[in-house]
Amino acid sequence: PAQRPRFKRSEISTHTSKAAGGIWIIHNNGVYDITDFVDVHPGGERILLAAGRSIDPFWSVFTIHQTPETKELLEQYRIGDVEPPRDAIEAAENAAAEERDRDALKDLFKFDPKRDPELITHAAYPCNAEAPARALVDAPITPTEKFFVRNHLPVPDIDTTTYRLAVQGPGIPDGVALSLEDLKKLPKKTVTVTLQCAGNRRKDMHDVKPTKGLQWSQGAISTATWGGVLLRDVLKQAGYNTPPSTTTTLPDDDQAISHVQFHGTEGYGASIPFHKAISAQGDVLLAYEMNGEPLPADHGAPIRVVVPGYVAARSVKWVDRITLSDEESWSHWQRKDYKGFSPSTEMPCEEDYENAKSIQELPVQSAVLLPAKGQNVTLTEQGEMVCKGYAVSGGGREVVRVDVSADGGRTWTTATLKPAATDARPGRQWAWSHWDAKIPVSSTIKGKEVEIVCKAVDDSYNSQPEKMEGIWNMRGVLSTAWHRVTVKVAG
Ligand code: MTE
Ligand code: MO
Repeated sequence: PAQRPRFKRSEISTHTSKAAGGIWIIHNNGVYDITDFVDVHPGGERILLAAGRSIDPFWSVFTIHQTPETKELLEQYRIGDVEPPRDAIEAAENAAAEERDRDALKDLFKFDPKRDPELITHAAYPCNAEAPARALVDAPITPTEKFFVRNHLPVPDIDTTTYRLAVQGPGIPDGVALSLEDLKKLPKKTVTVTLQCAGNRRKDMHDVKPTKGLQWSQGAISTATWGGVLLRDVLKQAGYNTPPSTTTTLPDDDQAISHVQFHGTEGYGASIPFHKAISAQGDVLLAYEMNGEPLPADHGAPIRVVVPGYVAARSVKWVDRITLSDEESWSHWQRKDYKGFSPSTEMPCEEDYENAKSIQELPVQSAVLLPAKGQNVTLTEQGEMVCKGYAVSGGGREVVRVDVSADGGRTWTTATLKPAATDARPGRQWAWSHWDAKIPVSSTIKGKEVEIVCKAVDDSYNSQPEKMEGIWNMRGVLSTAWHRVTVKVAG
């Protein structure tokens, strides 16, 4: 086969603009002239960050590019290959260039805040860190600095004085732009809400059969008391004719609106059904406070959406645009992610994604926080095993029972439930319950390994499946099988 032209890294690095002879990038070992692509790049000018460099480190951040379609598209622009270094000097030059590329990447994260060292970091750029079990146990409200962080992109830099929230769509003919002051003039509302990532407990599913995604243990979940304004009130303020709280049906002209789309400043996006947004019982919040303090950068300052009872992926941080629409958000994370598949769908294709329903309300979930896996457990004087954990369901459904076992699920003890939100109304149980149980065990288990198991039941009598096998999906979402923790009993 004819050899493709080869280019030295030093030459490639000069191709950073049209004027400099075109915009070139490197992917793996290929060289691509993307000059004509820049104007049509869906992500806009951001692609220029990779001009004259390898795009691969950027794709490790902007992971939505890691698809066969993107690679095929890029291949059309290939002009050659990277020339291997000829000697030690060139190799050293290349290494220095790669170092500069990594620095450029870190520069994207210069607005990421300092974080609590106790958070368990699964990925640093962007930050994906779970709450340590010992911060969740006994704490109905998670301390803000221990609240799990799930960022898909760098934390954006937002000037609160010029910040505007655009609200647009049918029913809001002219569209409006609200300042923080405008928003804070609306009635303030606080709601205690548990946010749980769709991938919480993915590791438990992965251990049964490999999945794709961050290997979260049981800490991609946290609870805060959020302060802000109701989305419903904001829509009204923007001119949308909100039905009074006493009506349950929507006005006829709302047929043009079935979804509310949220756009985050840094590029993330998602949507929720309109009925959830507009319902007086939905409690969807635009929050500017978390646990009584101004919302921190990691959790969406100055404004984030909080969608109680829904998967946390819809609680869009750094929200700057709200659009009423007859369609779901076109964001990658609404259409190409956060969907469940059959255990036999090993490689979901475009069509699978189109046909699958977006995850919104979450199923019932529970986990053991104490004792920890592998811990050496001392029994109480009465010969009981002390266990603690959390349980939560979606859609405002209340957890009505948690069963805990210290013999792998043969016999069960009913746990005591402590709901985090004691003032929650029926059908609006938006926060988890902590549970604890003292399981009477036989003294013969001393010195042996035992398996602690927990499972929860919600007020619709939905319960968790026993095994992961039947709910396994390649993305490892909705990992809700009985939580099992093996410990050793002190002798
Ligand atoms: N909003 C924006 N703008 N960007 C994001 O990356 N991640 C979503 C959601 N909202 C995300 C976002 C996901 S998947 C989760 S689980 C939650 O935010 C995490 O919220 P937290 O970081 O406050 O815990
Ligand atoms: Mo998530």
